[in-house]
Amino acid sequence: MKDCRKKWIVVLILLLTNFSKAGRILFDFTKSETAGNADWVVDHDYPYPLPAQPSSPTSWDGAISSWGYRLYSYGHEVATLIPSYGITYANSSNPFDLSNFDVFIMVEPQNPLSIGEREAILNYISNGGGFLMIADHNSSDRDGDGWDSPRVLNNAFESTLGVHFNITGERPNSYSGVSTNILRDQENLIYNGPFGCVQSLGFWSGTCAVLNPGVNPSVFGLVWVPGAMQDHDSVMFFFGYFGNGRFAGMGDSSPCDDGTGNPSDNLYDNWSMYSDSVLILNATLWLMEGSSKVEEKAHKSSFSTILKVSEASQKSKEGIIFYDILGREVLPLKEGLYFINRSKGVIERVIVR
Ligand SMILES: [Ca+2]
Ligand SMILES: [Ca+2]
Ligand SMILES: [Ca+2]
Repeated sequence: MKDCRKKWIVVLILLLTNFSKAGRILFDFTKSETAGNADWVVDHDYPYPLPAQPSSPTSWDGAISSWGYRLYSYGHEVATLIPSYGITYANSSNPFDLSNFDVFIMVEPQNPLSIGEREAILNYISNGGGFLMIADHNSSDRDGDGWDSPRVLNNAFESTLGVHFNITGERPNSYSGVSTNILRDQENLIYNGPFGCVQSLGFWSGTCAVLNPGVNPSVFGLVWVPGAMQDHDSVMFFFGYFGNGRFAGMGDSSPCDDGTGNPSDNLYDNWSMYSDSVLILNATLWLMEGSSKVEEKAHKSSFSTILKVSEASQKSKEGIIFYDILGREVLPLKEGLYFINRSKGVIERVIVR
């Protein structure tokens, strides 16, 4: 009995240790990221990809599933933000509020952000969040609303983060090629990070960024097009700080593409080309290492209570209401992922199995 208890304590400590290192990563899907020939989602089940325990990069079926799977395999949690939750910050009634996540990622947003969404993201970063913004080449308006991702991101963030993506008449705005023109700083955890050292970056029709240190003195280039000076122009990959948080990004969505996703899209496995996945994964983890304040908060909410069906049914009889992801009350309870509303508006995730 005593041995058994000891064993449980060890298991619990291991679990807690594991949780304390885990991050939560939220991929945006509120801006038509699958429009046209794009499939920039981890999976086509939302907000949590299914199966809950994938066994390979193709267990999830979006074109950026390999990215999600690598994060998952390192113990991190991956979720997709759908329009019914929306982009908010410090809104405790939204279980997918940015304050619950370590990193927020937008891959080729197709529609402009509202003022409220822009403010939410900037507040999130300045309070310690990590933001990864990825654009595509000039004139890549996939859903015909007059907005391509360079314009969407410029409109939202250029005046605060100090990053401008090249658009019509600005060169290079549709670069294809491989660059080894990299800031080779061994101390830089995006260049030389947990997933390895970045040797080269491939672009397939991507735009480049111009950095404006007059707007934000804490924005830096990491990769430039071949032959460019390592300064503020022709930047393929950049990183920076804003308030207590961090951001990074690049002007091409193609490096994220793992070649498998919606069968009606033409996808290519660029993820495993050059150092593209190394760079993207290192950057994701670097963004995760932002303010400890946000991390602590996020980790608390990364816990899911796990209940047996009988235990959940008992709680339900005692008056606790179980909601599904669309906010509908669920009765009778069966296996699945639910949310319960604890006192003081704290929403808790519950897995019933
Ligand atoms: Ca668009
Ligand atoms: Ca591209
Ligand atoms: Ca895939």
